[in-house]
Amino acid sequence: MYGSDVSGYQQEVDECIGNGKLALAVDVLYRALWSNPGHADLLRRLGALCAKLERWEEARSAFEKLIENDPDDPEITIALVALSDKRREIPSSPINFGTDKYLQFSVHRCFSNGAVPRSVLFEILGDMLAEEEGLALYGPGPFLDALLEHTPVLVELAMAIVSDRPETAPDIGLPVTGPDSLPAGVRTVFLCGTEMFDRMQMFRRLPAGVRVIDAGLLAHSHLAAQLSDSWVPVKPHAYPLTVPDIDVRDGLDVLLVDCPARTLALMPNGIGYVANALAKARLSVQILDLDIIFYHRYHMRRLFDLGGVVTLADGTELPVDPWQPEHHQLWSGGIASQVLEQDIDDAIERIVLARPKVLGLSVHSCNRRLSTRVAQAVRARLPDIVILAGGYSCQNEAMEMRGFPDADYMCIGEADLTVGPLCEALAAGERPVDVPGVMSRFDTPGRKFVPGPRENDLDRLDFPRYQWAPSLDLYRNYTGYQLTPIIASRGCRWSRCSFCAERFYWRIRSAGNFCDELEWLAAQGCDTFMFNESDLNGMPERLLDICDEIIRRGIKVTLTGQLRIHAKSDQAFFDKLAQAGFQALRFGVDAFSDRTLKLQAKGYTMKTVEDNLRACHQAGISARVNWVIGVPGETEQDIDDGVAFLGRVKAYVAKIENINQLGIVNGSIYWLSPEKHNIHYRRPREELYEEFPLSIPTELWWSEEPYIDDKVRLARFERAVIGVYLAGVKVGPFAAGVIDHVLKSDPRLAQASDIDERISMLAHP
Ligand code: B12
Ligand SMILES: C[S@@+](CC[C@H](N)C(=O)[O-])C[C@H]1O[C@@H](n2cnc3c(N)ncnc32)[C@H](O)[C@@H]1O
Ligand code: SF4
Repeated sequence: MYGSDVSGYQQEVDECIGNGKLALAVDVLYRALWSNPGHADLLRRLGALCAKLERWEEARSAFEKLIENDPDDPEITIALVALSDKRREIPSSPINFGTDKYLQFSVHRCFSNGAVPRSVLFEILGDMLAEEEGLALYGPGPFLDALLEHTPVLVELAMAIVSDRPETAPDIGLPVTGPDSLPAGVRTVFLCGTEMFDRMQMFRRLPAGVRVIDAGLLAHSHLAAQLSDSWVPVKPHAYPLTVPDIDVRDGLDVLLVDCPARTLALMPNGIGYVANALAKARLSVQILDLDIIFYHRYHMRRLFDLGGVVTLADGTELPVDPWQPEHHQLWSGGIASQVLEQDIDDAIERIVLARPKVLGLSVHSCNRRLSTRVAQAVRARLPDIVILAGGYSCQNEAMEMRGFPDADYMCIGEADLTVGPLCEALAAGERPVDVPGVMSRFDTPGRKFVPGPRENDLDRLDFPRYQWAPSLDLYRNYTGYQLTPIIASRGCRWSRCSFCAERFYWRIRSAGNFCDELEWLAAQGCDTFMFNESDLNGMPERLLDICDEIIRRGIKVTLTGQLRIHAKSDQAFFDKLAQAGFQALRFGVDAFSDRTLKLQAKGYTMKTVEDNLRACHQAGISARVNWVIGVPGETEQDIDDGVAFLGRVKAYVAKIENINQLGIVNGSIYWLSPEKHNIHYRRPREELYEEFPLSIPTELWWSEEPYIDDKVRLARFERAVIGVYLAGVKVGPFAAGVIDHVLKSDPRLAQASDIDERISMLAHP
């Protein structure tokens, strides 16, 4: 951008550093060096910044370039000595950071793209390795077998095979050792494998003093010129990152597992609370967050092995990050088995070998299939194991155990006070029955469920510290971005909206207790937070107390959350929220005419909606809204009124985040008393509730006065979606997906050659 004008870049670097964005500063320096190769001051800054960020190989390479020009520079010599025992990357396959101008040699691609026959690759690699003294080969498996087949002499030259499970390694005539007990004399370890994630994990298990190499060596061989297709472009990313191994300890009372996919690589907040409850019990417990491990494995594979895109066997290209919330249906639809097949089998194997007494699974709609597969596979081999379920799919007693029928026991809703005593009993071999807050297949038939004790004073619950993670950096996404979930309140104080299932008993923490957690997380490096709750302003005064306390303590953070439209939310209210760090708020406005607001029992009027949105916008906070379409009693006019309103206030509305057709969901007022709302089912209600315990498929119900069935709902929904689109209201990724779908699915529109033509057809039908 600035070409050879280094000062422009330097200023940008200073700004990034001033804002604490060190990784971004590194990117700017790389850009500057692109136009000014070898510039000493840029290299010096790059080396220092990379060292600070523990990007050792990059720091080393910057300092080495400097020392080439001035071999006697004492400062650089000292910096290089300080780096000599630091390691983070495999030197033969260093991971590139920075802009997409950078290329990465992909061992996986080299061995799979056929540019050079595999036999030749193995032969050349074998020849290179035969030159090494004190060599050990890490990782028995097909790669090692092929290597030895093409260079059998390595069996004589190598000193050992390194294996994570030496007891299961095949005997090929070489001693087998674990990575932490290399025989004396081993100087170099070769990593047998093509996937970057696996090699990085192996690399980390080895002691610091040993030299580690991998098939990235081929990039430096005489084959290099023929391997141009093995280089993949690398966009900015967060790797390498320390990701835990899937190790399960022996002798566990409880193993608590979270299967993918939890949205956005978030910290599993609920599991954090369960872990705290279990820590108080006299039990041996391990938390295994498979979601985050698989998240990073997936993205490392995508970035370094597959060139940035993951394609399914049927040719479907997956979105860049399937963990984004708008892709939740990919997971409920079962993509996990397609993209994580081998990884899941490995995890199941580890669990089975460790034989925990209780396997706890946190289940929600996006991981139910995978959790089922894990539960069934583990039980098939460990018939005595107790499967305990909890989590989002186990919130509702009316669903009984249908949210996860493979469970032996299920904690219904919040488990902070129930899970500890339950697991103590289970680990002692007891099979308690009819426990309050818990359902089980051992319960007395016909038992009437009794809710369990629930903590009324949330301050009494320790906040999650995610102690199983090597650091909270584990919960960064593949670009390094981190959104931290935090909870001030639980439940919903209003709890009256007719469509909603989030009508749980409401409580909120004190400002001091909440800020203790916020401060602790900020000290771990978290700076962007999302309130994981339904009704953040259930008690507006308390939210203001929280904001005051954040301001008083000087906690510098960015905050976002969802809250109700509220008559008490005036300009001063939003100004205070902005001062505390709120940058975006999502309002479940959900209806955009006074009539539909009443039908939905939202408890406010359009005047308050407009006042809230304006005040929020004027406070400098991005205001986002949701819309639910198709509630019983709604008319065509309500849709037009909604579109007109949103068009009129579009200056205040940053975007429509969600736009949904009404679903009849278990736990909502519509579900509980459909007859009072003119809702009719196409099959007997009991039969439907049994077959669809979560929500009723749209084609199986309609409402009267006026008549609205699935077709009417869909038509209204599409009209509203296209209406707001044409009115120039911005939309979030969820709503954008819907608009895209509507535009593509209308055969008339599909024939239009471009989007502008489609819009004009819609505007002038
Ligand atoms: C914040 C929130 C979100 C956030 C963050 C989600 C996240 N991954 O953390 C966002 C906006 C991203 C989101 C997205 C979605 N959400 Co949401 N979300 C919520 C909300 C409002 C709060 C959740 C929360 O943090 N609760 C507080 C913590 C402490 O509770 P908890 O995690 O449930 O944990 C407790 C218990 O469940 C239990 N527990 C948890 N795990 C385990 C494990 C064991 C073994 C045991 C014994 C107990 C146990 O003990 C914990 C401590 O008491 C709830 C509604 C609500 N008020 O609860 C809906 C809710 C969880 N979401 C729901 C849904 C449907 C979704 C989406 C699928 C929506 C969509 N269409 O896109 C997506 C995808 C979810 C996903 N893959 O993660 C449903 C879940 C229904 C289901 N059967 O899965 C809920 C219940 C809302 C509803 N409609 O009823 N959501
Ligand atoms: C539960 S609310 C939380 C928002 C906040 N409590 C409020 O009312 O402003 C989250 C959003 O999920 C959507 N939603 C919840 N239940 C739904 C249902 N049964 N059908 C369609 N959308 C639903 C609504 O758009 C709602 O605003
Ligand atoms: S829509 Fe929001 S306010 Fe209404 S009941 Fe649900 S969570 Fe509460």
